Amino acid sequence: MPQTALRIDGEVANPLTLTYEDLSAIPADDQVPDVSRFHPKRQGDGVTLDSLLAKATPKSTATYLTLHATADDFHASIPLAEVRGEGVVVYRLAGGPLPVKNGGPIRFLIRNPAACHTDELDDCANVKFVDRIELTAGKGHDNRPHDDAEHEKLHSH
Ligand SMILES: Nc1nc2c(c(=O)[nH]1)N[C@H]1C(S)=C(S)[C@@H](COP(=O)(O)O)O[C@H]1N2
Ligand SMILES: [Mo]
Repeated sequence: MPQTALRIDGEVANPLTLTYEDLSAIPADDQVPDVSRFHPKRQGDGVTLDSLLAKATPKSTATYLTLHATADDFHASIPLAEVRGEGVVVYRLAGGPLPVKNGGPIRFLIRNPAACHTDELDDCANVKFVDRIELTAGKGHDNRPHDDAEHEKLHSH
């Protein structure tokens, strides 16, 4: 299994890389146990996006949150103001790193996503295998499917 390493950089005062131990050490108030409570088909424990942003400290120029999955070259860029309070970073399952089959070692989740390709904060932005969260001035790299045909093609992989 790949090692957990989540880079947070771009328009931030304090770029950082978080390990599994770093994420586990985040205080209980910012831990989000058992994401199946709000996403019944998804599993694992996470931390709030806000707790990670508090460490990285976005600059005032940051307007988008851009999620990168190098593993399969999938990227989504969503408005920062809207995702604050909604984002969860899932990193653990059954006391160990989140397995790749669950989108691990790091999987992003929006608590209440819109249906695929109906909104910027849609289910397609629930990026799996995230290795980098980049804060950007304006919309960053985004290759989410635009319509049903593209979406079906992606899911047939
Ligand atoms: N890295 C990565 N993340 C991804 C995708 C992908 O192809 N690669 N597909 C997205 C899409 S289009 C959807 S609808 C959801 C599906 O999540 P699920 O596998 O938990 O059902 O993951 C999103 N995250
Ligand atoms: Mo999707």
